[in-house]
Amino acid sequence: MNFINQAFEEALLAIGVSYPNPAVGAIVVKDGRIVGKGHTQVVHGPHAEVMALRDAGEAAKGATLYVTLEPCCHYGRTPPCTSAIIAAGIERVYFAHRDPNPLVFGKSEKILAEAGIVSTYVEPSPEFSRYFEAYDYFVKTKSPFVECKMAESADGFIAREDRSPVRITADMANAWTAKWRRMAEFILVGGGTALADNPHLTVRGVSGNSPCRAVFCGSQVLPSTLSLFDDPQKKTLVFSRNPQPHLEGIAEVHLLPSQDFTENWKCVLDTFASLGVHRLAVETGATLAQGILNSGLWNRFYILRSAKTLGTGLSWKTGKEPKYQKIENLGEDTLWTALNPIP
Ligand code: AOF
Ligand code: ZN
Repeated sequence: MNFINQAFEEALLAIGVSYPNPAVGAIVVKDGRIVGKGHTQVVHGPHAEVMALRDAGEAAKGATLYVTLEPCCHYGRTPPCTSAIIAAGIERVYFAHRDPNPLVFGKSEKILAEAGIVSTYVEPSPEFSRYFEAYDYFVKTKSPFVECKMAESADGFIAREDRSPVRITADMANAWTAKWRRMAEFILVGGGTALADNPHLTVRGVSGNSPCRAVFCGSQVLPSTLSLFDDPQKKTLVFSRNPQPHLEGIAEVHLLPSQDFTENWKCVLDTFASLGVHRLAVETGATLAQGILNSGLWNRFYILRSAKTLGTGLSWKTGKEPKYQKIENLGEDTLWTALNPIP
């Protein structure tokens, strides 16, 4: 793996931890060897570069820094990373993305150049470069980038009629799902899915963090024993039309104001926006998929379509369907992608 992608591996550890700050990773390389690494800490904490430089210590002198985002050059909640880079004696900087923050955009190259440090853009893998589309979108719109995903059988069913467990997609699609989940700060399911499948929504089999979890209920009441509530360190958000007092202490319940799906969905997105969540992953069932598609308030819609048929089951196609622009093979399954051309 090249060094910038290794810096992204570090950045993965900040996703779901550093927001509203972007999740950034940095590595310090000397004589072809990694001598320091770090990622963005919780807000008010040090940035990725500072963590990596601290980790490298004296070895940073004369070394090269690979960082996934252009280093900051302003006093925010923390001092400028450009100053830390110069003070540490770094000779060369490679970065994978310009920071859309107007306080930073394009400025650090000049500041580093004045100190005799050349900094150059370097391209990461397509999977990793996708990370910043959500950050850029958030900086521009102050809203989370909403990605929905669902799996359906070759004959268009998403579950058995009685909701009993059934595996729709195969191994490659499941690995894709894990990599998709690790790029989002939050993952959300509908109350129906939470009750029927009791999902964990964790990242398994690949590096990176599991996203924080959220449930969008209609009038459903969720038992406190659900797997979604198994991490007291990271309280699951529950959006609900009922107060659900039995969840106090294990979840954060947000009351939904309306009978109307779109009104409620706006309220959910406003909550994530105010938390500084850049990417929201939504694993939709039929109700949530239709509600979100009707609201128009989504950015990307993925369907994992299995080669297998179920013969009979639950269908989600009762209204609007997204227009798919791309179809890719994922082993025996296919991935269908639709982008919503909203701002
Ligand atoms: C970096 N490295 O790891 C991150 C950066 O208020 P502060 O001081 O924490 O600065 C936040 C801003 O810094 C944030 O809005 C974004 O422009 C940039 N994030 N920059 O050099 C990092 N997370
Ligand atoms: Zn910084």
